[in-house]
Amino acid sequence: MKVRLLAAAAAFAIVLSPTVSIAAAPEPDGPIIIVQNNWTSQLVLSTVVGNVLQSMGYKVEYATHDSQLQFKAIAEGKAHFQVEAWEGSMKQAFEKARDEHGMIDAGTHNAVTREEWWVPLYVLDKCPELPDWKALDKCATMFATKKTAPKGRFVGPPADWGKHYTERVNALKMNFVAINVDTAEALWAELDAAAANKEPIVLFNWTPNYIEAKYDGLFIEFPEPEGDACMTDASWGPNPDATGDCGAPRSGWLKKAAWKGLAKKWPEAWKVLQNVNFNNQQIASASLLVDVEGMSIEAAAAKWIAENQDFVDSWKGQK
Ligand code: TMO
Repeated sequence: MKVRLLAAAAAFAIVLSPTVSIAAAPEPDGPIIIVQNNWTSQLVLSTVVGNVLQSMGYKVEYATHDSQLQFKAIAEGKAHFQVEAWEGSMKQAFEKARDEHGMIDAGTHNAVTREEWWVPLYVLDKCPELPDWKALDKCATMFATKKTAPKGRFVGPPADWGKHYTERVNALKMNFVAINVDTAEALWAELDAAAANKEPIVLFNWTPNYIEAKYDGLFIEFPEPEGDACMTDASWGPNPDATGDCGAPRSGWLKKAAWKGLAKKWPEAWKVLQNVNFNNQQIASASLLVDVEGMSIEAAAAKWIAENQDFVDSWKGQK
């Protein structure tokens, strides 16, 4: 095994870094621990990056982490990197770990992201002034369930993607109750069931995601946050007495996060992580392979790599 690892690392050095001596190449000893979360594109794309590192001779392991707690775990070296950190749901946790615990911001993807309340397009037949949040609020009873009536139900995400929807409902004085589901699959089951009967539903959704290939729909337009003011300054926004009276950013970032020791311990892996840069289509297609085509995470990762081979190869050996 050791010999194979060395051979792979040496071959890698010869092909990609002709000026670096072979003696400088072997660094694997590990494993490199890659964070995984509970939504499909993250599972597929973290596996894609893991496979690339394995092809370079690294030993890779995956560890499941809560999407809020993961950044501190990365800062402490309990895991070594994360490839999909989303601004809408993770900005505060990401920045706190970076600023207070030394987690490394490993760069921003080209992808532009959004995580927000969302309605399938047919809901506009019954509530035509959507997607404005005030229009949604006027239509609230249409979204009521036995449990929430006469208020509407917002089908909220698994709690680790953000627990603040009750706070938002209260801050905006909306006639809604936020009820979180436990898994992404439960979100899609709610959507499929509602859509089959064209029943009104408003649920958490995000982009890039496979959903846009399956259902037309719209994100609800909430007051757009400006910096951190909505979360820190009560006077900002429609409710002068409350923080949290805003939506998520409409054009959010997508970042990578790394343990501060990564660059020194595994410099070639660190180069790869820095070079990893997904666009919207690449992320949506990763989730589509699993959520629509029914592939396993591993099979989807292999297919994704095959379909993007030159792109994946371009991550190695530069920077
Ligand atoms: C955290 N997520 C991308 C599923 O909104």
